[in-house]
Amino acid sequence: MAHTTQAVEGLFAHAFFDLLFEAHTVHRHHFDVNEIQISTLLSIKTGGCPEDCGYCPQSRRHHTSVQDEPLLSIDEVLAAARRAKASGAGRFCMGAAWRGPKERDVKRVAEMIAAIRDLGLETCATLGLLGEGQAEQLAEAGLDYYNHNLDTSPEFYGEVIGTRTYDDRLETLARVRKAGLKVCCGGIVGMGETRRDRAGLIAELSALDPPPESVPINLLVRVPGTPLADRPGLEPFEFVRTVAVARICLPTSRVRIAAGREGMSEELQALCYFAGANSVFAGDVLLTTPNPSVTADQALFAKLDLKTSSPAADRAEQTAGPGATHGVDSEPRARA
Ligand code: SAM
Ligand code: DTB
Ligand code: SF4
Repeated sequence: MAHTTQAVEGLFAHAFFDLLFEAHTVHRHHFDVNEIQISTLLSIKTGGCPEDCGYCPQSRRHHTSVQDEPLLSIDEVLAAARRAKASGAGRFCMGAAWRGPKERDVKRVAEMIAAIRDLGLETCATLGLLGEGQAEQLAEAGLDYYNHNLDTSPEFYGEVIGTRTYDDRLETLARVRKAGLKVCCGGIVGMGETRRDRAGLIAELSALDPPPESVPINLLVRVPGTPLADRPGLEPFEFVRTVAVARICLPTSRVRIAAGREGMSEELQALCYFAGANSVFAGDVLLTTPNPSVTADQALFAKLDLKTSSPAADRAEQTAGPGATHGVDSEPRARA
């Protein structure tokens, strides 16, 4: 359901424990709160990107320590997917530092998608802006999710990115939907935006119809050499509030703590999971920056009694449809 920025800002202003209670109640109503979904990321084409996203270490306009690499081979990608599966991931996400893929790139990524699917993993790709017909080609190869973030509010967007517009992003999201793919769409906080901008992002996400199935909330990783490297860090409880507000406004979406977990204490992460986050990226690296080790994550999930969701269970939930498990008036989901 669409929320106005003002209404979302109102939620942010609730007393911290009221907000947490409200978010956890919504979470409990729609999901098994003791379950977490795990995705693994692989950068299939690193660095040298022509775009100017101020946060990104892979833009060729910024001087970072990222080494440019060409598109990986299908064998390299499959080896990484097998390792991800062995470490407990249910979804394998491939990221490419492109403004958007060329036709030959789509063909190569389509081959990767088909092979990964055969391993029994869900697939996700984030390749930038998609042109006419490209989302359909990816869907035909068996892609489950396409990740494309709105990143921030429409008002703050221009301060961070100049080479593509908010409307360009909305157009790609519409193409992804039209092709029948599931949408993974979120943003980044901690870039120096105001609380109103964070509310504006969540309002935009909640206005997507239907809302994204998956919502990554990235805490800016401040990479030396990027224009945003010196921004002050976000106050940790404000991050928890952002997760809680996202959970309330996007009750049926998986909310993922994406970038920025490295550097968060176990206690802070636990608060985020209580507030409604139920997905993470696992693996020692995200695309180019560090992430907590799989061992550390597994130890934390064990301490919090969080069990990982299987792709099969997720698929069953989605085919059951909104009336079955996601309706506002439905009973809490049966526990596995
Ligand atoms: N090039 C494609 C695109 O921009 O759509 C796909 C890859 S891009 C790296 C995917 C997302 O990563 C971005 O939309 C942004 O939200 C996130 N991201 C990039 N750098 C980040 C950083 N330093 N901290 C947090 N999130 C970041
Ligand atoms: C998303 O929202 N976050 C991921 C994924 N989608 C592709 C990327 C995070 C990148 C963090 C910076 C890096 O590792 O280069
Ligand atoms: Fe390129 Fe994506 Fe990084 Fe922007 S976020 S510079 S489009 S890789």
